[in-house]
Amino acid sequence: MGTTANPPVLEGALMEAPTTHPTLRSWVSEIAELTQPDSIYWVDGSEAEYTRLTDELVAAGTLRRLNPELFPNSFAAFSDPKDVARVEDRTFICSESKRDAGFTNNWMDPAEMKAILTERFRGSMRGRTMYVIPFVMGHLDAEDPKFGVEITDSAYVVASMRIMARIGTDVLRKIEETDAFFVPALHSLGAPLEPGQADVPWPCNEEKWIVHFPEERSIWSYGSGYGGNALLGKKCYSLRIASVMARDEGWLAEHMLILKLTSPENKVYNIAAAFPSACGKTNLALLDPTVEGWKAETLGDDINWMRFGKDGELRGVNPEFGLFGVAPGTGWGTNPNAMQAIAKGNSIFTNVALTDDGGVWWEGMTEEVPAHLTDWQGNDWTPDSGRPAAHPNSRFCTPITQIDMLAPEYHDPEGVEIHAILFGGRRKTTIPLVTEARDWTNGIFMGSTLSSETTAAATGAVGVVRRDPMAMLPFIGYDAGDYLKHWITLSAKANQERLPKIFLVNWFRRTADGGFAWPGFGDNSRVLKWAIERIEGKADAVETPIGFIPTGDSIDLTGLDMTPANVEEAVRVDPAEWVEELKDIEAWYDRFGGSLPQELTDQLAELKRRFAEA
Ligand code: GTP
Ligand code: SPV
Ligand code: MN
Repeated sequence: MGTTANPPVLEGALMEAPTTHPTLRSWVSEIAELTQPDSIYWVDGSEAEYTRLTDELVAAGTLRRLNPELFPNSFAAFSDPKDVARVEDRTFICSESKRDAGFTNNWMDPAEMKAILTERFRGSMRGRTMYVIPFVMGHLDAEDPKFGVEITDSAYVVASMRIMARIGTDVLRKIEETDAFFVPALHSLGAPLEPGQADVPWPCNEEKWIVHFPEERSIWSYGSGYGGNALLGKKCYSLRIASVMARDEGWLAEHMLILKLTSPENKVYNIAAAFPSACGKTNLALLDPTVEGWKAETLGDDINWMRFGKDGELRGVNPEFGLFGVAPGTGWGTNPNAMQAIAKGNSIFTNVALTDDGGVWWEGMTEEVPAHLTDWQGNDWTPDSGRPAAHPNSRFCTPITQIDMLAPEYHDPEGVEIHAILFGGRRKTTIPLVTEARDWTNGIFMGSTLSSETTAAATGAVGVVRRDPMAMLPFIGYDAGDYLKHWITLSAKANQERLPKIFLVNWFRRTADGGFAWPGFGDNSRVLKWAIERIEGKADAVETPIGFIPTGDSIDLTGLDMTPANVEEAVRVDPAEWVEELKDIEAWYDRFGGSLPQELTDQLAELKRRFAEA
């Protein structure tokens, strides 16, 4: 607590605080004193509260209510055009030592950073309500529940957090009863209102700071109201802070979907897959298999917390409660299961286009393009406008329980055994449709050298190839070499017989004529079938220097207009392309300085030797 007293209204609100938890009371009081909101509101997570908040957001012009006959209880929000995606250049890991943040993160000394941020947050909530959101990532009845409390001055963030995480009074009670640690997650739009000043629909600040203090496990986010910058339970907690917890506690916090597959013989295989942002996780998580006899069920679409179970098996659990999915490209043709979940309503759409009958639309939603729309910036739009109607990073925020294909195990705090891990990226060339790793360490090598073209999920250039280890480049909360070492040392303790098989996939390879070499989406089930048949020792493969690739006729093409020769083209390992690729991997590994594990340097040397001998 500082020395300045709170204004009387805040003192009153604190007296009425629905908790006796001393750390929480004193943190809320300290932040109220610093940020000077008009009032404090403790979020209970109820339906009535959600209705009240969304009504207020509609009145304020932040949300537009959609036509309830098309999308019941659903809303559209339109952000400031300068606040549309994660801001990686404004994201910091402020560990005590610079070395611990590693070369993949921005770093500043924690004390220096706090001095800067304290000035930004001073008075930043004036004229606004300060909301206190108790939340838990994962299950409330997990063995060691991971709690957080987000303080925010954005009601849009409160409404979105209610979809994305388990929040409210039940969580607060459990924090109190167990006297649990919670991650203090502070968020402000950085847009205080002076007396009489009118608000704007999407307040934010030109200057943005997304800051993590890994040792004290706290988050300070300033200036943005969008997605992973502001819904602090997601990337900030469940990946950046959780990866540090996981390092210290012996588990893994990963940017992965989890999919349950049941074979025609009724055998269950759970697959985890790490693809960079906007590279197909939500789509694969909601897979509609085109291959006969296989059933797919969703467990998670973005985050997977994994630990080794008592029999040495790897188990994964999805800590989230909702989907925050890329809208463009999600359509009745490509992803009917997502569309069906969205159509049930109870969703918040951000930066999509509006149809004239009060619905939403985005590129790829329907084959037929509407003749007239209001685009995400509020302008009239027609198909010949020459610009996208929805922002490329526009999103739907929808409760995960609305997915018809949700696996019942989603509700199990123990999660599921993971039988296979896929690493994948968006590469036009070089990387085959699918490659099976030679063994576990070789699979970690594949993950550590994963590469992908950048997408609109983060600000900056789109389409530039960059290395993205385990699809975690923007999310590793500590030194990247230490992170890879953690993967290796942790799995040394596992039951080696039960380690998942690892595969590298690329749905985005192009043919000479520029088209996709593989149809993707529901047909990715054919690649998964091959992967599982490899686990079962049934499918054929060809050994190459990089690993095992399918033979042309080992992928089930029944009902597809493709030939084994097309498969061979999609999985081809081109030595000339690999000369360049190896150079790039070598340059990537050089950037780790001394912290790259020896096992991976050895893997690269062996790969080079295999190409030399090929
Ligand atoms: P984040 O939520 O940002 O982490 O993204 P994500 O990895 O969940 O990506 P998502 O499934 O939302 O897909 C992003 C884009 O890739 C969408 O426009 C999809 O249409 C497209 N996409 C997904 N799967 C495939 C595929 O198999 N083939 C092709 N060609 N495109 C795909
Ligand atoms: C991603 O960028 O990987 C996302 C969206 O899942 S956000 O929540 O904005 O990080
Ligand atoms: Mn993601």
